[in-house]
Amino acid sequence: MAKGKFELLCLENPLLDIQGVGDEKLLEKYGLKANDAILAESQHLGLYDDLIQNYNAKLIAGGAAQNTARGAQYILPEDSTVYIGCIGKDQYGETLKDICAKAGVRTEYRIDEELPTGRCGVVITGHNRSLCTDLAAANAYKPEHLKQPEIWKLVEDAKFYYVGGYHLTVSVPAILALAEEAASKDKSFVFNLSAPFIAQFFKDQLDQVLPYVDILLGNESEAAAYAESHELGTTDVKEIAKLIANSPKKTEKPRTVVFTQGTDPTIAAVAKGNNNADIKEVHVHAIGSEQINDTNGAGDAFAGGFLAGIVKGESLETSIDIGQWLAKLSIQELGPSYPFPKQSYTKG
Ligand code: 26A
Repeated sequence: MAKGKFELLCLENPLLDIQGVGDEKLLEKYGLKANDAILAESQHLGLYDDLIQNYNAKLIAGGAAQNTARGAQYILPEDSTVYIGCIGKDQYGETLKDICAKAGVRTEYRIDEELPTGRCGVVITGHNRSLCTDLAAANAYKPEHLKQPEIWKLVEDAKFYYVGGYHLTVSVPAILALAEEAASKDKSFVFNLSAPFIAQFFKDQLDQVLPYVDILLGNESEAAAYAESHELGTTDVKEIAKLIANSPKKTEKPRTVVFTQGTDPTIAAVAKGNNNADIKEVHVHAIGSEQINDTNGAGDAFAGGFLAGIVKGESLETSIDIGQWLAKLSIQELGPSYPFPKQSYTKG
């Protein structure tokens, strides 16, 4: 296979996941919901040591879009994916660098001199996962880093941009710099809703970015949070997808919205004008629940497989199916990981 040319450039928050199997007591102690993603506040900061000391937690590479970048590179030819974010000058940062290098992802981190690398506490209970993130250095990403000539050259050379909605809490100007580049040169800008709290509490930031979004990814609870904060007046996932697909856009390219729904079919809406949309449904690759290790990173793996399909020029349905396939592989591993030796895509 010919080498890639770093067609795919991803931006977001590099984190180290501290993942352990927890229980109701642990969730209660820190006021966490079984299946959620939040930003840590002072009362959560004991969680990380608690997980390590009392719940046999493992340290694994995380950060939603970083997981997605590794997932896309798992499928794409060598040298296809670049990942950008901010880490600290510490062992955790070195660990992330090594894991991405092993996965074949080129990283261009901003290294903060003062703050430590960000951490995400992951509490697994059954098939749920509760994510509690202390962004630390990840919150110190600066658009000036992106504008450095050697980094901006990578931006210019890329054809597809992928940004996790989680980055709306960090740097809207950095996101908009990529979005403008995509819009002005007819490239693709792909964005993920990431978590319900983004549409809920970062609505204004999301509304600044959405007009540039060519492909929006999310799950059913993020769709519901978007519908509620934007008063769409419906809870129907297909309707929500259709309305977002048709919401104002900077470029002529019709917007595509893809919502996964756990084991229910994935919904895709492609804007068709007059508030209409082509709706497609794609079934998931079901596996027995005894085969599931944990669901941390399932959505990121979906996005990685999906992006690999889009970068390779596959159809929307095939790209969704590749996403489902990679998610199926990832939930059988510990955390947001992919099996080695590498497996090849088989249609679901
Ligand atoms: C800003 N926040 C809250 C976050 C995250 C995040 N990645 C970026 N920003 N909160 C959790 N994650 C990551 O999501 C992955 C699972 O989808 C975790 O690190 C985890 O690997």
